[in-house]
Amino acid sequence: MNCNRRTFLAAAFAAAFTLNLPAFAAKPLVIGFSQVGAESEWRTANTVSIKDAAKKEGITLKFADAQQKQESQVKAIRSFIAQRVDVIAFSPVVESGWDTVLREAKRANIPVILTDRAVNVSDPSLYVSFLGSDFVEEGRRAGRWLVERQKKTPDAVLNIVELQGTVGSAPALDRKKGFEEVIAGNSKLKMLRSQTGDFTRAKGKEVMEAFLKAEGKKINVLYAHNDDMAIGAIQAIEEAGLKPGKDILVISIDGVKGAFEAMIAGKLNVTVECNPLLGPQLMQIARDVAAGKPVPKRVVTQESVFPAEVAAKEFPNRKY
Ligand code: GYE
Repeated sequence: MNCNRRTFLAAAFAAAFTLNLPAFAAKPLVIGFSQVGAESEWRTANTVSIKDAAKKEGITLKFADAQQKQESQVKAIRSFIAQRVDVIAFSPVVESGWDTVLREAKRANIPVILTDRAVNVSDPSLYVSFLGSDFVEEGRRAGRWLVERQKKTPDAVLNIVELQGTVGSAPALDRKKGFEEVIAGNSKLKMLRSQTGDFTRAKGKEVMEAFLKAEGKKINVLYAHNDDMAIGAIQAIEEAGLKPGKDILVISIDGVKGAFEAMIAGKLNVTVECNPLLGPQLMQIARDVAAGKPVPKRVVTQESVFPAEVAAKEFPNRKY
């Protein structure tokens, strides 16, 4: 841009500000967001939070649902690049395989914000910020609850089955890791079986049925990487003539309303909170990035643990 043109534009902007001309009003920020899918209550709440926050902030949100497919997310990100959005945000379904498309975004000078789930990339400058929970810690919290619970029956060995989240996803890898870390070396806690239920109720139920068929009454504990799989599994346990929450202790993660209802009904023993309400923070980071302000590389959400004993009291306060 030559000097004259720049002076002209500066003058025009100044005039627009003083006269408040609509033609020069600030353009709304455009964010392209690629969501994992709609696999769980958590995800639904996350989507609502992001859409509501964008609306409230006057931000234009281009929203794409990937139905839990990485190829769809890559396509969505490429289309956001082609549309020249201001900021790209996404919740990566799995951790690996993002280098190429993120390099394309970087070359196009479009900042990328990760929400909820992490990526595994060789160059950390491929994203500007990662907003989400500490999944390893969530796994540890689930494990610690069980270690404490086992102390109530000091002589008993508790056999555990695990329903993992989506294969290769950050929460599945990390929740497994954190839990294992805490129960490692504890001779009273034994992992019998571990398999993916893809974070859905239907798969949670299906895999729990298979676990019950193979192990029957040997199973003392179910650790599910999310509430939806636990809720599906609870149904399988009941259909097998057993009492979830009593015959089989049920531990899960997320803290959605469905989990509180299950706890109040005595069918779920504890849920480790994972907060999906990331919309407002995401919009703030996107605004700051677009304005050239420095943003934190990592923002960890604050969460707690809710055992069944506090479920009825906490239920009215739950927002998702
Ligand atoms: O726990 C699960 C969802 O990535 C934290 O994805 C999220 C997980 C959440 O499907 O319910």
